[in-house]
Amino acid sequence: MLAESNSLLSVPTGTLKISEFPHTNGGENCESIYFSLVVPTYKERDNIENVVRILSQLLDELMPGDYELIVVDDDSPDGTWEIAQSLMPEYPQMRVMRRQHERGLSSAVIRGWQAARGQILGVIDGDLQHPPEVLMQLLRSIKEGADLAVASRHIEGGGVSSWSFTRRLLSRGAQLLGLIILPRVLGRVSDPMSGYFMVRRSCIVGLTLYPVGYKILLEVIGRGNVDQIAEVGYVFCERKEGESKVSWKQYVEYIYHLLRLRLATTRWGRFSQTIDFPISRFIRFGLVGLSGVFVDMAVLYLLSDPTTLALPLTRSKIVAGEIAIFNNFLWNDAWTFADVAMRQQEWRQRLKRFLKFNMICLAGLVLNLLVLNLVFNFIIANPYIANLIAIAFATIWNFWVNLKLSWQVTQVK
Ligand SMILES: Nc1nc2c(ncn2[C@@H]2O[C@H](COP(=O)(O)OP(=O)(O)O)[C@@H](O)[C@H]2O)c(=O)[nH]1
Ligand SMILES: [Mg+2]
Repeated sequence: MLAESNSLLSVPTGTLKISEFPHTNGGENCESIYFSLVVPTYKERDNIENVVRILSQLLDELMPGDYELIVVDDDSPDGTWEIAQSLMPEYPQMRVMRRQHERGLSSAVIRGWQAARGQILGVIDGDLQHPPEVLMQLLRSIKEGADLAVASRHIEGGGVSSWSFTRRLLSRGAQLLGLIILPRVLGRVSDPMSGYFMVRRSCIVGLTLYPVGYKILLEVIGRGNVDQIAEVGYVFCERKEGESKVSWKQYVEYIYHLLRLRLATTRWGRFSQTIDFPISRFIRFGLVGLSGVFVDMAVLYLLSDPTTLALPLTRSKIVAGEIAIFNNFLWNDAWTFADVAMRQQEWRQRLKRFLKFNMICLAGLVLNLLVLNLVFNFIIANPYIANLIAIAFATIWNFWVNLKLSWQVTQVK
C-alpha cells in the first residue's frame, strides 16, 4: 500500500530541480517504484473521478503496486483536489498535491515529479483528451530502451479530432516558429507541443528546469540528457466535461519560453547549467545594480550640489547610498527574485529580506574598499582598474550571499 491515509502531499519548494531521491513527505515510505504518472488539474471536477478510475484500472493490470498516480491541483475553486482526496481510500496508488502558492501547468508537473518515487516519470492531462490506452505503448517503448516516449498527433495513427482550421493553423504556426528559433530541440520530435509523454528520471536528474506556460516537453528535450526518443501516434480527443484553459497568454509564454531555452542552449547557458550558476539571475542583479548607480548619483546631486540643497557631502552620500540600496531591493524583489518573493509575501518577510539585503550590501561596501586597497597597493597601481576589480568582487559577493540568505532559492524542507 502506498498511501495509508488520505493526507495530502506536501508541496516541494525551492528551485524546480529533480533529485535522485524524491522530496520526502514527513515519515512517508520513500522506496523507489517503477512508474509515476502526474495528472495536472485545474477545474476538472467533472473529469477527475473518471480519469483516476480509468488510469488506475489500466495501471493495476500492467504493474500492480509498482506505480503511483500523482494529482497536482492548483487549488481549483471547483474543489477538484478535494474530490481527488476523497477518492484516495479507494485508489491507494493515488497521491494528491494541492498547490496554493504557485500556479501553472508546467511547474505543477515538475512539482509532481519532485514528489514522485518512480524511475520513469510521466504526464497526462486530467480531462481525458489523452487516450489512456496509449500509456501501454509508451511504456513498451521505454522498456525497449527509449529515454523519452512521446505521444504524437503528427505521426501515423495520430491526429486531432475536430479542430477548427484556425486552431490547426495556430498550432502548426507555433511549431514552425519553434523550429526556426530552436531547431535542435523541436526538430527531434514530430509533436513538440505534446503534453503526453514519459521520461527516465535519470535523464533529468540533477537539472533545474525553468518552464514557462504549457510546453514542458520542450524543457525536457532542451535541458535533459535525452538520447533515444520514441513516438507513438494518438488522436487528441474532444473534451466532454469542463473547458480548456488555453488563452492568448499561452502563446506569449510559448515565445518567451523558446527564447529562454535558446539562450540556455548556447555554450554559456550550458556552462551555467553545468556549474549550477544562475547566470540570467546574475545578469538581472547586475542591471538592477546599475540602476542603483543612477539613483545614487541623482540623489547625491539633489542633496549636495551647491545649486540645489548644498548639504555636506558625507551626509548626502549616506542618504543617497541608502536610497540606492532601497531602489535595488525593490527591483530585485520584484524582478530578479520574483519567483521566490512571490512565495513569501507577508510584510514581515519582506522587511526581513530588506534588512538582510541592507546588511549584505554594507558588508559588500567594506569588501569593495578592502579589495580596492589590496589591488591598488600590490597588483595594479591604477585606481580605476583597481576599483573595477573591487566592484566586480563586491557584486559577486552581494549576489551570492543575497541569493543564499535573503532570497533563499535552495530547497527548504
Ligand atoms: N495544476 C494545473 N493544471 C492545469 C493548469 N492549466 C491547465 N491544467 C491542466 O492541464 C491539462 C491540460 O489543460 P487544458 O486546458 O485542457 O489544455 P488543452 O487540452 O491544450 O486545451 C488539464 O488537465 C488541465 O486541468 C494549471 O495552471 N495548473
Ligand atoms: Mg485539454
